[in-house]
Amino acid sequence: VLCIGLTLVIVNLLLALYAKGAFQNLILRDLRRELQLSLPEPDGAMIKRLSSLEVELQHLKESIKLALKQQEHVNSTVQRATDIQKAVKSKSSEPRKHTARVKLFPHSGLFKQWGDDLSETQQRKAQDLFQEFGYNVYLSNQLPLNRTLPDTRDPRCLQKTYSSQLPSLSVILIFVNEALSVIERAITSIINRTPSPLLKEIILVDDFSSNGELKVYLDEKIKVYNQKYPGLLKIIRHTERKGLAQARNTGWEAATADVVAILDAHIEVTIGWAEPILARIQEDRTVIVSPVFEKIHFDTFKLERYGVAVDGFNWQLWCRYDTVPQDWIDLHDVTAPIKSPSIMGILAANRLFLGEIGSLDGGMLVYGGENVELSLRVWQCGGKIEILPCSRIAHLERHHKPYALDLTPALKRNALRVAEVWMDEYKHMVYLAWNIPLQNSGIDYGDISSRMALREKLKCKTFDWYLKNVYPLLTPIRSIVGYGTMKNSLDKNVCLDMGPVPGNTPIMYNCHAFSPQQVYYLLTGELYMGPLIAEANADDRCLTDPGSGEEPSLEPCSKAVKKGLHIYWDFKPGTDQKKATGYET
Ligand SMILES: *[C@@H]1O[C@H](CO)[C@@H](O)[C@H](O)[C@H]1NC(C)=O
Ligand SMILES: [Mn+2]
Repeated sequence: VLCIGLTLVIVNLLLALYAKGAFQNLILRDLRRELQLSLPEPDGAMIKRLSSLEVELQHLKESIKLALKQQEHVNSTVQRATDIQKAVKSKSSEPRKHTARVKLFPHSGLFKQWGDDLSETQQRKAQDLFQEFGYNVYLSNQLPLNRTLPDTRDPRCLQKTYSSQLPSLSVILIFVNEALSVIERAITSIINRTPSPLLKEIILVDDFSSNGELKVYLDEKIKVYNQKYPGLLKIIRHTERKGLAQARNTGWEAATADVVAILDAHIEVTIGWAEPILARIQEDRTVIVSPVFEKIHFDTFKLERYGVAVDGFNWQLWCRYDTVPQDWIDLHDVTAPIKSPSIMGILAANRLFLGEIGSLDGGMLVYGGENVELSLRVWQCGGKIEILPCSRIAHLERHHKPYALDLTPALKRNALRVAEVWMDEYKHMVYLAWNIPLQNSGIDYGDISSRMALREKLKCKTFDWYLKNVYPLLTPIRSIVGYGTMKNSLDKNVCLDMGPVPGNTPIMYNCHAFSPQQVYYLLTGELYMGPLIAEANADDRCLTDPGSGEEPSLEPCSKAVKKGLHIYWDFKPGTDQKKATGYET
């Protein structure tokens, strides 16, 4: 759920970089040439130079004009596409009596599917709230707190019966700068849809929000809830920002019930969500479970049902969904728990067991990676992780995360921390995937001695065991002998780049060292390009020479091998640049 948002942010960032970079590059390169030309020289030559400078300047002027024109063309194409879309839309809908209102923010994500009837004042207000929170707070403030959600469970879940002696439940909601109405809707859904004898408490953990309404107003709301349900709600406020892992730990420490469910505050639980969780943990105290997420759209707040999947991650330790395992399908029981390599973040566990295995690693900063750390620890140290298809939680997917513009430094650092504690001889794969040098990375992943001691104390299994028994989809590569970016030896500002996506034609482009420019050189001669994949069911892209004197292309490596394409490259470190191929790693 979380990774999708981040991927979008990164894609946006790259697009912006590409657009801006191309233009700057054009100008900068020409300017550089100008500077060289204007060095003092003997008189006759000087005049010659000056006239050539004039020509160059004329050139530069035209280049800029051309670039501006191209930009204009791109803009107008985009505009035309939007206009056509609008025309198609208005044709297909009923003829309107009134002309549509002026859209003040036609390019805002908020108004793509929503907000046609808003006045200009309302549009401004909605847009401001959207910028601040990353979802449609204007709409949230109008929707009933106890709104009904469709029951998305498989009908066979409804036939399940549960013991009348289920364990008690503490629900923990963590947040930073969440909209008050969103938190209230989460609380309301939990109260209305959890059997009240089982719901012991709801613990709110505020990781140092700066949003004013979350102080006095929220306290008042909690008072009102507690008048109706004495002692049900508690709130703990951090006095400094501590990050996701520590906020979860704070909630866990305050909890007192048999089972803890640690959730985001931008969720609504759906009917019957708690019973499967409590029953499964009662059956086996060492299992950490996750419900299935449904998506609440950030703009319309409509619910979309997601199919069942398991939670996995890539070699950057960034989360993603994987397909369900065959042995679960073979069971032919859609209500059965599904073994999962990882969790997304939201989880439920036996409260004491979660403590015994070390709760969450408080050394994880900000956000990201703490879920993989917990997952490896649970599996390697004697627990299990399962997805429960009959327990479903609707999760509001943000359009943007307003509190952290660039999560990359935290993600990298946290990933290295996981690698160093849990991944043994496979940790190099994380360094490779992030394009970080194996030695002297310059990244401080904090003190790991207490986590190493924990691993020792719990007598945990190796990462090799985990790969073979839990997550065989990840396939480590041992034969990578060099990685980084590939610079043109004639102009070191220009790098080999994957080129436009979709597409398979690599290009030379301004060096930025983001993942489209990563290359991996294998002992066997292949050159992988782009983000490292290294998975059983997916292929890395091999830099391929079509053999016809044409430009190189990128092909899935196994396909290239099958077709007998040329994918093996010579690389001679330290050779004379003039004799070398023009590339260096
Ligand atoms: C929501 O609460 C209001 C006011 O208490 C009540 O009238 C309404 O029936 C409730 N709606 C649902 C769907 O429970
Ligand atoms: Mn979330």
